[in-house]
Amino acid sequence: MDVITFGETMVNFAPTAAGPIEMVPAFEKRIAGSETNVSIGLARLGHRVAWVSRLGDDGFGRFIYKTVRGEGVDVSAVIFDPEAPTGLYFKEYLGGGRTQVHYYRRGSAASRLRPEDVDLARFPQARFLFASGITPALSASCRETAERAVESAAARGVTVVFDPNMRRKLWREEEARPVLKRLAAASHLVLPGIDEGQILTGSTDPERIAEGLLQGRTQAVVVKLGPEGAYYRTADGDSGHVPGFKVEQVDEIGAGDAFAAGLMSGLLDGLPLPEAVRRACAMGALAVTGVGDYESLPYRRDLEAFMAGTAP
Ligand code: KDG
Repeated sequence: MDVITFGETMVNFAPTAAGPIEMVPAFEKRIAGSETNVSIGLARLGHRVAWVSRLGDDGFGRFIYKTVRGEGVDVSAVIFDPEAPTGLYFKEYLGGGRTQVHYYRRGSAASRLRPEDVDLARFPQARFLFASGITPALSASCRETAERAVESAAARGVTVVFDPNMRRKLWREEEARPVLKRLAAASHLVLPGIDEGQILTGSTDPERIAEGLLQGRTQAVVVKLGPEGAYYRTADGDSGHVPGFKVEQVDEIGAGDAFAAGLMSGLLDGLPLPEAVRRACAMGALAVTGVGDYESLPYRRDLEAFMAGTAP
């Protein structure tokens, strides 16, 4: 394995039309979860990636399992939990590419994830562990799982990539801040957006955010700036702005996950950080061009053509 991820994936019910949820006639069944979005992004680019989680022992769980496995992601450590259901989430399209989410996930199987479920010894060749700030918001055992996985990866020499992924529908800022700060400082690479940067450092300025997060184990911070690209800074003092790619936004959700996949893909391919960030920006841009959290993620040839400006 190149990369290990862990966290909740839900069945995503995506409306077939834009507008208030009470007026929408039907929903399509898809899957969504930050860590499977990242995993699928990496797998489509040809990397070896494993996703660890709990699913309900139900049809929704089997649907997620088969979809993720079908994308070429290793699901051998996924547990089917007979005592809790698979989480669900409904989207509402507000127009202009903006989306609102409605969760039905409290008490889900994935919220029962516990530290021993994420056993890194199963994947001795992993180079990266991807952790998201969603997992610690799900339950006390999920919080412990995230903290233990990050520590155990660092102890094994695995590079930890952390996306704070603040989800206001899951927890309040005051509760999230100390937990996310701890996980950020325990990770080697931190990927905040401006909003998360503000929660963690009090600033909305990318340079200040990056400076503020270069603490503890953190070697590099890459601040995501949406269509404007990204700003990076390393503990060695390198920094720079990488411009974004212009696309028409259809569904904004999943861009950050695609960004993380692009960044790790670039680093796995041995690219220097600024070039890996450019790949991350391209992935983030492509992710928002279609409906669904992962569906528009590119295969390697498509990504290369998009970055070279030769895509059809
Ligand atoms: O980053 C996209 C995710 O937020 C989405 O796929 C659903 O994992 C999800 C969550 O918890 O919000």
